[in-house]
Amino acid sequence: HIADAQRTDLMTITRFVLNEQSKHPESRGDFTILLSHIVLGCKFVCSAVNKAGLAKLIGLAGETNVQGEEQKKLDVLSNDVFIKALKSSGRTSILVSEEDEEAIFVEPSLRGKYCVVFDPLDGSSNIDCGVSIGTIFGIYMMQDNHEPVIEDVLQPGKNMLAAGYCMYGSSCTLVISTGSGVNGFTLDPSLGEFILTHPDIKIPKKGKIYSVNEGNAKNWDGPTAAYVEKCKFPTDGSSAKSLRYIGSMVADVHRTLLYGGVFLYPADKKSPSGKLRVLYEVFPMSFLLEQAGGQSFTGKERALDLIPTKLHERSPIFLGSYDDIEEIKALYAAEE
Ligand code: AHM
Ligand code: MG
Repeated sequence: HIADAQRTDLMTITRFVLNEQSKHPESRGDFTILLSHIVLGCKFVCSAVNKAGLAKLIGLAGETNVQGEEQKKLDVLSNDVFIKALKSSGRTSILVSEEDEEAIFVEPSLRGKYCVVFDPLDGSSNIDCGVSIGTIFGIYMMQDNHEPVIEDVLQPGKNMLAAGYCMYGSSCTLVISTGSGVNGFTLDPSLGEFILTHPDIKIPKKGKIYSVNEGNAKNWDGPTAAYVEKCKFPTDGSSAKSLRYIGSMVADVHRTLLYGGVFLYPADKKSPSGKLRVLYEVFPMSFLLEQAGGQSFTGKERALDLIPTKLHERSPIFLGSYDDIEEIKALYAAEE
């Protein structure tokens, strides 16, 4: 029976990455090792997030434990976990985390050829009410064996080697691209393994959902306002789009990838560069969207072409189904 055969052919993320890597014999397993350390970080954070609602009872994040030590908040804990996991992989040189002002240069004895940019726990305003949150990451490779410098990570998103996110939701889902399509894995808690559940994700060419914080509408620019108006009151005979907005980028982007439509965090008069960070929010998500057949646009250019000039730079972002983003691009082009 085919369905049974599929059910028992558990494609784990490790086996999957090993397969991919066999196409690049020169990488000698380094990428697989780096990725297995990222996966470990995700599993650890997943288990901490699952217990977060019990924190007050059992003394987890933000509480004082039995030894009288102040327990770490979940976002701080997640950051520490990822930094330790990445350093101990022995495959990284520079780490950039949303939680740390400065880049972390790995000590020489643990250095490797990759640089990782990440947001260890994005959407933290959603933690206390149990709504989905996630980890976002992007991976660059150093070009040669030079002493690591900040320019190694201030690179356009199109230079990323891989990108992904892990969503801590009703299930724990890891979505990743190494530059040849997008694949999604779900953590089987009883096995402790990520199993391929969403092979070769392709975003629908056009979607029926728009996702934006509409509370900022009074400060939007013309094209953003015109686009959202069009979603609600289409004039071309198409039906109006539904609005879905969680306020957790990982969850909003995950839904957009699977169901299609657009996610936008545009510029507004109060924040002319939008809110989301280029290196570890905009780039990884744009990388995934393009790999899934969608597009990502800043209001000026293809998001992955941006050249960041500082670590925590922000950019407006419009990402989603190919045809929907074409419409947004046309509105911005008409304004020029
Ligand atoms: P954070 O890094 O402080 O958690 O903020 C990022 C989050 C994203 O997950 C989400 O897309 C966005 O902020 C929501 O912002 P807003 O509350 O302004 O709609
Ligand atoms: Mg964030």
